[in-house]
Amino acid sequence: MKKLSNLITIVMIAVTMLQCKKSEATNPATDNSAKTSQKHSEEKENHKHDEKDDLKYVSKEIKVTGDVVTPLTLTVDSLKKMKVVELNDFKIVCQTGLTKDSVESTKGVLLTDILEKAKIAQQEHKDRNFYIVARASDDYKATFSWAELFNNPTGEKVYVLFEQNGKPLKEKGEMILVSMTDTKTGPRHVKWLKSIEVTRVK
Ligand SMILES: Nc1nc2c(c(=O)[nH]1)N[C@H]1C(S)=C(S)[C@@H](COP(=O)(O)O)O[C@H]1N2
Ligand SMILES: [Mo]
Repeated sequence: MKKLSNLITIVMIAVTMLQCKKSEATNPATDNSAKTSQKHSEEKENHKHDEKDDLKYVSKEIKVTGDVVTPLTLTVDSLKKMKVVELNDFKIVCQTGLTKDSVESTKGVLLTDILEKAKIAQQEHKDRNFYIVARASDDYKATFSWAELFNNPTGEKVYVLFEQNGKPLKEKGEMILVSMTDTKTGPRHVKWLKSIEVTRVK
């Protein structure tokens, strides 16, 4: 009887060990590295920009649309009439870790000031679940949540820029959105910004 129970224990240990091996083979952490490096090389490819294409994407207006009380159409001139902030020493770092640009000085307006002007259509105190998409004319986009902008330090450093090193933005713009406190600033750096879309979560 003791022998039989010993045998059962040994068989159970063996089965458990086999299962561990199997899950290791399909563990996403092991085969992810290949995917990540593939992604990185794809991203490098995506960074190849034709200068002519850049000018084709230039947008002269930003539409503020969606769940807002007052939809807006903004231009560099209308941004200049708002509260303009000058910012210094800012780097655009790609998801890959590559520094794409170093900006000495730039001027812009807080995204929260723009959204306060358009007024998000909050119906009552707890109506706070909105997401805000900053979209470019090449359909590149960055997404923010209401809480991230209005109830978090991140929102104090999200700007729509219109000037760089004393000159108006041209090839990249005329307006760019940046989220300066992001770990990597490249992903939510939106060139050729053409709309800011507010949507209530359904
Ligand atoms: N409209 C638009 N904005 C964009 C991109 C893009 O393809 N289109 N690329 C992003 C990426 S991946 C990075 S790292 C930064 C800087 O990229 P750049 O050096 O190609 O300008 O811009 C971001 N903003
Ligand atoms: Mo990037």
